[in-house]
Amino acid sequence: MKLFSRNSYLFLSKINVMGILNITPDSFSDGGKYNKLSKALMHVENMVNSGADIIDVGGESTRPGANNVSVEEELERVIPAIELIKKNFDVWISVNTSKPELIYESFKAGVNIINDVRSLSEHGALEAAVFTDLPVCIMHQSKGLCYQWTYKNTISEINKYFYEYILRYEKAGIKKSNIILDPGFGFGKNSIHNYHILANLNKFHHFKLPLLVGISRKSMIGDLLKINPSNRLIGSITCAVIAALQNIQIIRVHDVQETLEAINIVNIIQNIKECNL
Ligand code: 9MG
Repeated sequence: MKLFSRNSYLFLSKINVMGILNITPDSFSDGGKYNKLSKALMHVENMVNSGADIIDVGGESTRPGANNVSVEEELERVIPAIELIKKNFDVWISVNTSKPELIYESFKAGVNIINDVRSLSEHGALEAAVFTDLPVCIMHQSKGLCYQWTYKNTISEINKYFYEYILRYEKAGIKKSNIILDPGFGFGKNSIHNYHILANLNKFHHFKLPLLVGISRKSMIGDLLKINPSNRLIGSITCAVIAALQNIQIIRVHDVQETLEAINIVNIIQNIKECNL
């Protein structure tokens, strides 16, 4: 299976690593605009050299309670970074945004994937995504980012959401081969829900669509281990290994090299299992 975008593709028979590039006021934050961009580019170079397949560029924090960012501000943060990555590296780029204006402009700037944690629900976003004909993500989140999520069965609720959104996307004109599914770790779910989802990722493969997961440094790790985000590497790698063992296709991470070291070992184990040695 392959995921096509523009004139290239990703193999979906392996796990593709999506490295995170946040362009928010607190990232790369000493010095002026140019200094910030050149530091961001150094970070991208690091991730690409470590083996990242995709760079996920975002100018808006998706954390619950984060401030809203205007269209102009988000464009100013994200588009120059996308243009510089395109110019300097041969790597896929995803744009992490919910705004139609950002979808159109980042398409013009050359992105390969639209990664919207709100599943194209903002006014005009679905039409913008159809126009681009790029791969797009359906990410599950419960309405209103509610921590008191009281689903009877987490996995069937997420499956129901996927069914509904696949229909909605296809009706709007998005090809099924352009759809990626994501259970949305941490989005309106508590830690128990998140670990339940992590333990059951292979229950989303029946759609025969690529599965993307983002667990890196999230509070499900911090809540359990009582550690802050910068100390969550081991927890993040452990979750990545558990996801990799269930044959996911894309993993969104902060620590590309460390994640790939772990995933390479998972790959060996999965390939050697069937060998007659
Ligand atoms: C932007 N962003 C933050 N967390 C994410 C997740 O879990 N999945 C996707 N697709 N995007 C995310």
